Amino acid sequence: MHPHATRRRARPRRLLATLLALAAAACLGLAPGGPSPDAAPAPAARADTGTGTGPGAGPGHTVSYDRYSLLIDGERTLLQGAEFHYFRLPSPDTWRDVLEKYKAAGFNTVSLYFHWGYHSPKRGVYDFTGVRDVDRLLDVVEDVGLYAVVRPGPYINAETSGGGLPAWLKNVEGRARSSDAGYTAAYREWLTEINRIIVPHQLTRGGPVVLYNVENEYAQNTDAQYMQDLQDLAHAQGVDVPITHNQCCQASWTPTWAEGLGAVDIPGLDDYPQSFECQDADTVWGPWSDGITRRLKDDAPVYAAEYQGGAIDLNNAGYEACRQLTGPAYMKYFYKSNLIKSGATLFSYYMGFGGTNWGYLAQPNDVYTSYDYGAMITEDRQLTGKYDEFKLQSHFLRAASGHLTETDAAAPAEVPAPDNPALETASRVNPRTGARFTLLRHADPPATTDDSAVLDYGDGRRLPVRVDGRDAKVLLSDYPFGGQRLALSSSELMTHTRTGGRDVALLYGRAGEAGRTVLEYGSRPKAEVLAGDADVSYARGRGELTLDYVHEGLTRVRITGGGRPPLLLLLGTDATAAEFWQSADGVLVRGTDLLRDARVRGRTARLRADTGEPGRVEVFTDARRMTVNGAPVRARRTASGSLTAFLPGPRPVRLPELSEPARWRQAAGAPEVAPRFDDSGWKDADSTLHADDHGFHHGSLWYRGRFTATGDETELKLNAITGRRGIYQVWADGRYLGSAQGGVQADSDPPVNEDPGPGTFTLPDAAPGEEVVVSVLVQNMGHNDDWIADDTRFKQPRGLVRAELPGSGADISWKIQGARGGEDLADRKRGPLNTGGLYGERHGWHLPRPPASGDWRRAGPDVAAGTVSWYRTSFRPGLPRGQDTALALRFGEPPAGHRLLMYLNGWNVGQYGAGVGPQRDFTLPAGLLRADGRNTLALAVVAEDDSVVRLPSLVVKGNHRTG
Ligand code: IPT
Repeated sequence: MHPHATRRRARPRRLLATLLALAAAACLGLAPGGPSPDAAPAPAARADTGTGTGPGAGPGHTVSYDRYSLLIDGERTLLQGAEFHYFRLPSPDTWRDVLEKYKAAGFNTVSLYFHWGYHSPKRGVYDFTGVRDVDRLLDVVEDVGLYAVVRPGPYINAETSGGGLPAWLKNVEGRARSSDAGYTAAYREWLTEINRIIVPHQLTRGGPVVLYNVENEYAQNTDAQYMQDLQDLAHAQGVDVPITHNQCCQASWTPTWAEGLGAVDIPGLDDYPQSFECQDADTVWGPWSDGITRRLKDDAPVYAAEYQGGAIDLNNAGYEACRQLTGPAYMKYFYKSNLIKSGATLFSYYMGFGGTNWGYLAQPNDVYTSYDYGAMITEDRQLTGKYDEFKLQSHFLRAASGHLTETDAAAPAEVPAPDNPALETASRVNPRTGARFTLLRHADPPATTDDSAVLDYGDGRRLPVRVDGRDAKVLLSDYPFGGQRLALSSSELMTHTRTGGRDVALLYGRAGEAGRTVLEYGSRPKAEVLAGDADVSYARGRGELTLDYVHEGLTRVRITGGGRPPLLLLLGTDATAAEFWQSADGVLVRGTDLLRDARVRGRTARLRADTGEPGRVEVFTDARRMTVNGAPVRARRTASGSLTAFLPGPRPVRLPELSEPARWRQAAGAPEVAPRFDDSGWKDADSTLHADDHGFHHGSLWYRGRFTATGDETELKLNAITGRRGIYQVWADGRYLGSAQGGVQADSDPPVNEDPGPGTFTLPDAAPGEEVVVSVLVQNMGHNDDWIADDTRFKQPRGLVRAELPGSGADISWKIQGARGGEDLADRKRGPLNTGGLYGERHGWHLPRPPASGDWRRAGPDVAAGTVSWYRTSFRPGLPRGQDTALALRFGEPPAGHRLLMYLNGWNVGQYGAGVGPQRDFTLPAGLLRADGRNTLALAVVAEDDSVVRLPSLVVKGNHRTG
C-alpha cells in the first residue's frame, strides 16, 4: 500500500458539516470508517447524514491504493463514473441535473476535463466566473455526492478547438506539450490558476477530488521531463491525491508512464473498441480491441480511464447511429469483459453526457455543433436505453463492490466450464470472501448464435446457461450478501438492499430465457411465490433452495425461516429490472422516469423523482407515508411489504410557432463588401495575414485588400485555411466573385500550411490606376488538435495565408478584422469562443437588446448569393413551472446554398448547413433559455448561392414533472 495522502485540515466551511456528520454517525451507532464490505461505498451527498465515506463526510480523508483498488480511508473503493464536460453545458444550474442523473445511474464518480482555452482569452487572463465557475462545479459534484477525477491537461484533446490549448498559445515559442521553456512558462500559468481551485476540493481536504490526471494519451513525440514537471508542479501546489494518466490506444505504444522519469501513480488505459464508424453500427464488433486485458503497473489497480461510452460522428451518420454502435449489446459484452478479464476497479466511460459544441468549441476535423456522442444521456439531457443498461451494470458493481475490489483471476481449472465450445467462461474470486464472478460469453466474440450449455462448477454443481446473440453475463456463485448466501445463479444480480430487518435482492435475465437461482439455508425455509411463476425445491443434504423460472415481467418470491433473515427475491427481465433505482441511502424504488434521491426518515419515504407520464411508484420499505418532491402523496402498503402510490405526469407544452417569416425582422449584414466601407479602425495585415497573429482567434474573419490596377489583372489567387467544413467568400468592388472551400488539417510531412490548392477568382476589368477593393470573408471553424504532440498541426494558421495577382505587378495592401476586441473580450460573460467578426456580431445584433444599427425590415425567405443576412425574432415559451422541458430548434434538411449561425439570447448555440454537418435539431440549453420569459433568437445567414431560408420551429425534446 502506498500512503500518498497526508491528512490536512478542513476548510472552515466544512467543519460544521463534519461535526454534524460525526454526531449523526454516533446516533446511528455506525462505526467510523463507513459501511460494511457489502454495502455500497457511494459517496454520500453533502446534505446527507454523513454516514458515507465520501465527500461531505468530513475532512482529512486519505486516498491510497494497492494492486487491487483505490483505498479511501483505508477502505477498498470501486470507482465507476463517466466523463462530463462542463464547457459543453453552458448552464451551471443544469450541471446538477446531469450529475444527479450520473448518480442515479449508480455511478459514484465523475471524470472532468478542464479546458484551458475556455478560460483564457489572452495570455495572463483567466476567467472562472459564470458558466466558467469550476469552483462551483466541484461544489455541485460534492453536493450530489460523487467523487471527482480531475483532468486539467494542460492538453485534453476532447475534439475541442486546439484540444483545449488556448489559441494564443499558437503565438508562443516552444513546442506545445514538451518541456520547452516558452510552453512551460505558459502552461504553468494555467495549472497555477486551476490547481488553486482544485486543491481545496481534494478528498484529503474534505472535497470530492480523489484522482488527478496529467496530460492526455501522451504516447507519441513524448518528453518525460515534461510529464515529470507537470507532477512536480502539482505536488508543489498541494495536489496530494494519486496522480493518473490515460494511455492510448495500441498495446505497442510506449511509454505507458508506469515507470521511470514521468511515471504516474496509477497509469490508466483508454479503449474505444467499436471505433467511430457509426454508419456501420449494424455490423461493427470490436475492430479496435477486445477490451481492457492489460495491467500496466503491478502495484496499482487497473484503471479504465476512458472506456468507450459512445462515439464521435466522423461520417455524418447522426448520433442515434453512434448510440446504436455503442448500445446495450456492446456494453454488456465489453464492459463485463473488462471487469472480469482485467480485474479493473476504476472505470470511467467517455462520455456519460456529451453536450454541445456551442460557439467555436468544436475542433473542426471531427465534430460539428452537437457533441451528443451517442451517450447514455442525450444532448437534451434525456435518458436512453443505454442509461438503462448502465443502471443494471452500475448498480451491480456498487452492490458487489465489497467483493469486487479485491479479486484474483481464477486458475483455468477453477473456472466453471461450459460443455459447449461455442461459449467461454473466465472467473475472478475474492480471496477473503470467496465470492466468485464468472464471465459467460461467446468464444468467438462477434458470434450472434443462440447457444446453451451446462456449466460444471467442479464440485458436483451444475448450472444450465444460455447466450443468445451478442450478450455477456457475469454470474455469481458463493456470494454472501446481507444475511443471505447465493450459491449459484444463471440470472444476473442488479442489486440488493437491507431494509426493515429483511433483505431484498433483484436479479434479472433476458426476457424468455430460463433462469435458476440457488440459495443456501441451514434448514428448509418457507418460499412463497407472490407474483409470477417459479418452481421451488429444497435439497436437504446440501441445504440448497433452488428456484427455476423463466424471466418474464417481475416474479416475486418471499423466503422466510431457514435460519436466515427474510428475503424478498425479485426476478426481472432487463426491462423490468431497469425500472428500478437504488438511492444513495440504499432505498430500492421501482418506477418513475428518474429517481434523484430517496430517503426513509421515520415512517416517511421521501422521494425526489421525475415523471414523464402518469404511473405507479413502489418503494421497498416498511415506511407508511410517502412524499414526492416535497408533497405528500396517497400511498398504500402491498403484499410484497412495499409502499406504492400513483404519480401524475407533466402538463403538456404548447409552443409558439417560429417558422413564419412574418414574425422575423431581417437586415443585410455585410457592409464590408462595399468599396467605400470605412475600415480605418481595422488592423493592418501587411506583415502577416494569419489571423492568430492579430489576436483574432475564433469565428469569422474579414479581410479588405486594396491595390492599384495595372490593367493586367485578370484573376485573384487566394488561399485560406479554415479547418474542415469551412469556406471563404470573395468580393471585388462590391461584386461577389464566389466562394471556395478552406484549407484543412495539413497531413503531409513536413506539414504544408497552404493546403488545399488556391481558389482562383476572376476579377472584373479595371482601368490602369484605378483602385480596386477586395473583400474576403473567411470562416475559422476552430483550431486543430495536437493529438500526436507534433505541435505543427495545432499551430497551423487560420485565415488568409496567400494572395496573388498573377501577371500583375500590383501589391495588395491588407487589413483584417475579427471578433470585437480580439483577445480583449468585448463580452466576458459569453467568453472567447462565442462570436467572430461578422458585422452583426461586432455590433451586437446577436444580443437580446434591439440593435442600434442596421436596416431592419420585415423578413423574407430569399437570400442572394454573396450576402450575409441577419434574422431576429423573440418568443416566450411559457413552459409550465415545476417541469423540466427540453427545447430544441428544428430546421429542415441542411441547405447547400447557405449556412447559418444561431444565437439564443446572445449565445451562439450552433452552426447549420450541408457543409457543416447533418444536424437539423439544435439544443437550446436550459438556463440560456428563459423558460417563462422573453427570449431573443438571431440567425446570421451566410449565402454562397441564391437560396431560400427555411426558418426553424421549436420542438420539445423531453418533458418531465420534476422536483
Ligand atoms: C480519446 C481522447 O482522450 C478524448 O479526449 C477524446 O478525443 C476521445 O478519445 C474520442 O472522442 S482519443 C481516441 C483516438 C482514442
